[in-house]
Amino acid sequence: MPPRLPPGQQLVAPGKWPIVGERRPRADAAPWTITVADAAGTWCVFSLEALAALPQTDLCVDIHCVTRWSKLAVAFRGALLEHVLEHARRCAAAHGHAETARSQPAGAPPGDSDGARPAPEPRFVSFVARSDRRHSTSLPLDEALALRTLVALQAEGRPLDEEHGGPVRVVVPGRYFYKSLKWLERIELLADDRLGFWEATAGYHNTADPWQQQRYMAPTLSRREAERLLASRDFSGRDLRSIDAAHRQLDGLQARGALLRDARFTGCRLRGACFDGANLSNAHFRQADCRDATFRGADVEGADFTGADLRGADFTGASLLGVTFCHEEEPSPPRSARIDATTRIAPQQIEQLTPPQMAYVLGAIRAQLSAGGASEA
Ligand SMILES: Nc1nc2c(c(=O)[nH]1)N[C@H]1C(S)=C(S)[C@@H](COP(=O)(O)O)O[C@H]1N2
Ligand SMILES: [Mo]
Repeated sequence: MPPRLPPGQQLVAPGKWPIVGERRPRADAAPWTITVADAAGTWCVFSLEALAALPQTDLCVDIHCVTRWSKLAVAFRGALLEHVLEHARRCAAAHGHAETARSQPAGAPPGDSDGARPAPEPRFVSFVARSDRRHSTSLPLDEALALRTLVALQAEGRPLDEEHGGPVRVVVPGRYFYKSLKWLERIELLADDRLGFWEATAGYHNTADPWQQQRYMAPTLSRREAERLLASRDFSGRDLRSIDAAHRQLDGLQARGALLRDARFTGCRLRGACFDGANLSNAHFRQADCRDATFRGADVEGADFTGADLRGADFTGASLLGVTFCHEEEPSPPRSARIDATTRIAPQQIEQLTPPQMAYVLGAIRAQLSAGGASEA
């Protein structure tokens, strides 16, 4: 039988269930509701009774807290996120909400509610708590559904205790318990990820797979170190191999000489960041905002800059073997890197690229030069 306890975890005493994080919901006399919304507006507002009227699912869940305690086989009962969203979608369609109008056949009359444009396809889900600090956490939507995320109303055959998230909490099986939000108030469907409270402030890993020990941004970090790194934005000289910093706000980051092999900076804000002399081999910069960032003398071999904004970025003296700038099917922004005459890449560096990448970079620089758009610094 496979082990039930992920690496680095210990079982709590039988019958014990620690309380972690916030202790109670916001003091609020209004009836409890759960709103499902996307960027274009509200899909549906559930009362607790409406949630309880959805098909109820029983899940036996192993709880693993990032602080190393585990509690196995807790019986939760509630509505699967999948069923909540299905109902919310029907509800939105009935009200002519823009998102659902998109999937209607061409020529169908447009929705009559907000008259809003369709929201972009949701790829992430953010759960927001009815708590003083509006605690939140997020997951890729397909992952949340595949993990059988539950909107739970009961634990161990009884209504959830308030301190454990009652009357309604999220339970995400297979992730550290910080992805399981207490006191659910809003479910937001997002095109781009929005980091949750612990993820943004304490450097908690945004994927949180306990079997891979994804506790903090990088495997070498403690919580305190992760917190300090984010507050100071100073990675200089640090060993942060495989760090997952995707979607973070890291403008002005100092990472001179840092070991950042395999680092994930996907969708990150990195304006004016300094990666001079850093090892960034195989690092991921997809869709990152790298305007005016410097990579002087850095090793960026095998790095992926597809869709990154590289205007004003300086690659002087960097090793660019195997770097990807251009998306094969769409050799232009936004899916390929935004490069212009202010992007500093020397001719001998361009020669390190594969022919299609070379053609893309040269084309992007020339197009700008001949348009006279930007001046060479
Ligand atoms: N609203 C809210 N939800 C939250 C937290 C929090 O501080 N506020 N902490 C998270 C963390 S780190 C853990 S381990 C679990 C703890 O849930 P429990 O107190 O029921 O054990 O809730 C998660 N959900
Ligand atoms: Mo936790």
